[in-house]
Amino acid sequence: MKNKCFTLYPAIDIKDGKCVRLLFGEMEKETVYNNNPLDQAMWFIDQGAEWLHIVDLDGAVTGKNVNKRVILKILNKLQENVKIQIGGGIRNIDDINFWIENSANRIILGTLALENPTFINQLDKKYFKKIIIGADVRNGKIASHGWKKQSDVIAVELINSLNSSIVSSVIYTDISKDGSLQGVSLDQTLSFAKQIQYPVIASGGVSSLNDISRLAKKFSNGIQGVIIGRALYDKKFAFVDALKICKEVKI
Ligand code: AMZ
Repeated sequence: MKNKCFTLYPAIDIKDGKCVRLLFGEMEKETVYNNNPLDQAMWFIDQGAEWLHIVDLDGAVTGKNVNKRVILKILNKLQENVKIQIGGGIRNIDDINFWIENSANRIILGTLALENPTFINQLDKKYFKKIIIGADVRNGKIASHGWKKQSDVIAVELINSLNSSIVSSVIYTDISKDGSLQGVSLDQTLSFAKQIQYPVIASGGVSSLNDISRLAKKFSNGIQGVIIGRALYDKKFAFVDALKICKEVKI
């Protein structure tokens, strides 16, 4: 089933308890934007955000939920005000259940989907709509473990091997663009979306309102949302204007 409207997901990437942006996902190339991710989350909600995209970057690298406390704080305080998807270091059923029990709306799985697609395919159907796959892609192939490991697995093939009664959508991140404000990879994202049966959330490189508009126009081709990080933090445009473009999409 398709989502009803094109959705804007402001990104809150957490490293060492702080809200950062990385360049091309490299942990060494960080800019700290807010020492308090909860404040950042509240700011996005004040601006009208309906969703938050939260990633535990240390978690993605280590495979453990390193920034659990601060993410829990956001969930406890804001779950009534916003929907939240969480990823980074979620690698087993206990982690998944923990976040669902703490009111996360969606769980993002990247490394686990690559290393153990059977695990995903055997999940109980009660997880449908809760699980989304993070396809972090370099040259069409999946990267994992905080993007420190590069596989030879073709992203489209991995996604098409997954059970469609478990997976509800897929985040397509172009690593070569992430955090760089270079503009989105529209052609690659579109080609990816056309080859899979799930709605795609585009991620990486958004730098202008025009980028958002170009993606949003492909709603009927399966691109149904966008994750925006650095452009929002650097105030390349106003959050409300970005939101307006998303809401204007004709379905
Ligand atoms: O920027 C990075 N180095 C990075 C990042 N943003 N590494 C992983 N991630 C995100 C993925 C996905 O949302 O885009 O973490 C999630 C996947 O984590 P895991 O632990 O399931 O592979």
